[in-house]
Amino acid sequence: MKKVLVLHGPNLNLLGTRQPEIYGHETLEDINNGLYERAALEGWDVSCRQSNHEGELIDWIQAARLDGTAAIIINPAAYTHTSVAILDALNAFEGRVIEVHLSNVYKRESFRHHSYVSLRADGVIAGLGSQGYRAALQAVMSQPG
Ligand code: CA2
Repeated sequence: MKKVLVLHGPNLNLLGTRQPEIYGHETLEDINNGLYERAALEGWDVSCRQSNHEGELIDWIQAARLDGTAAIIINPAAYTHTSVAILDALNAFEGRVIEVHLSNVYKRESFRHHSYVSLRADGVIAGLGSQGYRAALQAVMSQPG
């Protein structure tokens, strides 16, 4: 079964509880459940994980190099704008990488306009809310390699 890893960065565990005007009303569990359902329909194995810790995200990216994961969908949250370490880990991963942001980072503060992860990402989706994750999954499942 083809595998895709979905990674959510720091504070995304708070989705649906605060700042719904920016990040929407869905919880992380709602988003993940939608992805599990869609992946199952197409016979894909999706694994969704969230961490507030940079090193833990890196450990999961490194594990994906070795376990046959075809693609990583990642919302690195604030680490998007700071983490060379996550970029380095993604550079060592050979599958597809899609970067997702719930908000349109380009309409926001200028420090959100730069992404280290975009230097590696094959595709970037921003500003579509939770629909961005579903679009990323659809893209991966229709063109895994
Ligand atoms: O738009 C996105 O998806 C972001 O990756 C979200 C990050 C932000 O630092 C990026 O610039 C853009 C922040 C995630 C914080 O999520 C929260 C959700 C609910 C309540 C509070 C924070």
